[in-house]
Amino acid sequence: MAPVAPRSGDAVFANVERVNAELFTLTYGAIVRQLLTDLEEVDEVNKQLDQMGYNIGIRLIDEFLAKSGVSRCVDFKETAEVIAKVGFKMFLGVTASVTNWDADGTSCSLVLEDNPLVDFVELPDTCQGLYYCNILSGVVRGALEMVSMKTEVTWVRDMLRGDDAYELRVKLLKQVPEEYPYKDD
Ligand code: MYR
Repeated sequence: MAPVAPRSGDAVFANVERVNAELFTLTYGAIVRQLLTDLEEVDEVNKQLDQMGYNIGIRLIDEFLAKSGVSRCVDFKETAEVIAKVGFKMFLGVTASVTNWDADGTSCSLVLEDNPLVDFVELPDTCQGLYYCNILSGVVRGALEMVSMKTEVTWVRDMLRGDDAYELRVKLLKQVPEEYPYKDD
């Protein structure tokens, strides 16, 4: 019998990461399925997913700031880039593009070509109004609120609804400096 070649530490680690990501994706799917069973109304499920995401976002920002080493952004444009390139990478394993800025620099889109949350997902016809990834809009809204930015975050495109990408519209509504957690010293 041929000897089994030992796998390098990197290969084992990559495999563990892949399994973790799949487990996360499947667990999220199970949560959405349970909410659909419990709440029956798709609109209620959308709200609940957004609220769950918000609750995660207001906690996750501490871990993000501690691990990323990101400091205060000069403006909302920089913040959007940080979310897309650092935040999404850290928590979702993919990056997003920042596009479609409005004239005053307070609204933009985060476009995901690749979205690990939807691996293995196919929505039945009964779920037409579902924003399956609504947890993400809540996470972004919650995280930004903790760094003084009140935002409105909505889905503009969704591949599960037949669009060609996932597009989150992020609109800065107002800045609330007193909620900012950093100390300037
Ligand atoms: C600043 O204070 O100006 C920096 C603010 C950076 C905010 C970054 C928020 C990260 C949100 C991560 C979302 C992950 C979604 C999967």
